[in-house]
Amino acid sequence: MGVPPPSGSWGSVTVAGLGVSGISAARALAGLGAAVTVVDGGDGERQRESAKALEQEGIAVRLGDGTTLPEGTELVVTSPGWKPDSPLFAAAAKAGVDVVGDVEIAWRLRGPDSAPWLAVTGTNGKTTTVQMLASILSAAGLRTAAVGNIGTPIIDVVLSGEPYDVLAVELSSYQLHWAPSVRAHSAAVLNLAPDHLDWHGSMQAYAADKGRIYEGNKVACVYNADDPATEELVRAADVEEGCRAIGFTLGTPAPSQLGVVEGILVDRAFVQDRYNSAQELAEVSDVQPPAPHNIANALAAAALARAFGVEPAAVRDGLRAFRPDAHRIAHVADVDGIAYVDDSKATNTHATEASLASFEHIVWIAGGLAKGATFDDLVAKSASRLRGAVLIGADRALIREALARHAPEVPVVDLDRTDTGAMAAAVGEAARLARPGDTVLLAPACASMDMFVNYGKRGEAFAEAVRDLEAGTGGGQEQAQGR
Ligand code: UMA
Repeated sequence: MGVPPPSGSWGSVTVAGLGVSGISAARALAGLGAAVTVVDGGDGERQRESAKALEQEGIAVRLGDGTTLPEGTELVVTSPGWKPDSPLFAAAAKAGVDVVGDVEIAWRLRGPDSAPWLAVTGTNGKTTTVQMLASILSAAGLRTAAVGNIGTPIIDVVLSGEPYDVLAVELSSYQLHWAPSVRAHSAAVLNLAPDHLDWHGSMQAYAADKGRIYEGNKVACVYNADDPATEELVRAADVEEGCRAIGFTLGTPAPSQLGVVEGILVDRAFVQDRYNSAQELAEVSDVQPPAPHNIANALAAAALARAFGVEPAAVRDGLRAFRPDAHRIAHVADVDGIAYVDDSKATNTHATEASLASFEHIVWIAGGLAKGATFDDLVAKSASRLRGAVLIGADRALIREALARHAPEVPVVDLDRTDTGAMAAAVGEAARLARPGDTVLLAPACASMDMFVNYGKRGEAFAEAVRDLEAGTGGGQEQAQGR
């Protein structure tokens, strides 16, 4: 059952989705001799362009119909974004055809000498952690790459022929759902909070998919000792004999944990005598930015690297060399004594909570696609820091209602526009609400796709609006409705 070995006949494979992972899977499978058809529900300019390129390589593409299973399909390889209840998969189940993801294919295509995987998941921080991990592994002189949900399709790397020593793999809950046989050398779940519930159907289903990352781990299951739900996932996992549970904490570490003591990141897990000694790894100031959630990311990356045998000095050097992504609590500019900070990457309430906790007086720009989230908890916890709020995007009413319930005294501007100038208007409104010493923070708690191509574009629009404000040319306020 399932996917035949690379040397075997692949038969007819349907690839669901003509995005980053679908294109990679289609090319790889066609290269291995499969008869590939790619299907995509969309039929836009982007899909047509990609379709043209694949068709020239002999790969069939069907656009505008993501529900009908092509005749003769023997295996469906799905892109991560496709929901498990998609009609295409119901048709596959009816026809007795397996559905797996591109990560599963990558795993099954590995040769006996393929690089082991150090895998990372979690609601927030996984991209940063994987980048930190890759930086540490490189500092140790290991040949590595940061792959997976971060944007580099893992099939491409596995088939590249490059002699990697180890891969730093970011896995989303979607990818884990479709990758039942992946067995990492070691893996980490950074944190667990409600996200993507519309995709998974429930918090339990979401947690179960995240927990799959620990299945069959060989050396270490790294969990967040400050987030007990992650430790529960370790307990539920079936791992290889001798695999250890390693915690990380922002407090003083117990034996078998990494943690922080007087501004130093220390290891009490991978040391000779963990009951009586600790190994210094790096200073808190070696981590950029040294915000609490980011120290936790650094500890998780360090734990995975140490599980792979990396020396303490390389952990320090790798963390020092690491520079955070744009749009992750990035300071854009100070204008008239007000700081403007871009955390467009905060696409859910959990990330936004960490963001709002990083500043004292905030004018908060939020809104977009809520993905089934509720905002009461977030607003209740952050209300005392809010000078004001400016709401944008499709689901802004949900945040407005939470503000009315838990922070009725906070002034709110509700921006009813989605055109390209909407972010400039939002920044202008925020500037009017802010006082010197405050921070205007773009931390939307929502996905961006109702107004922007992705969170990166949303952050760029914010930064551009701030620069216009600085130059004295920004701040449109048409159609804003104050409360
Ligand atoms: N499509 C359909 N029907 C559907 C769903 C999608 O036809 O029901 C089509 C779309 O029209 C589109 C294609 O499928 O053409 C897109 O597939 P996809 O959404 O799986 O996206 P990819 O371009 O293949 O990118 C995916 C990841 N996207 C998602 O998980 C939504 C990328 O993560 C990842 O970088 C890439 O594979 C390489 O591994 C992005 C992401 O947002 C960054 N991830 C989520 C997150 O981090 O929160 C999980």
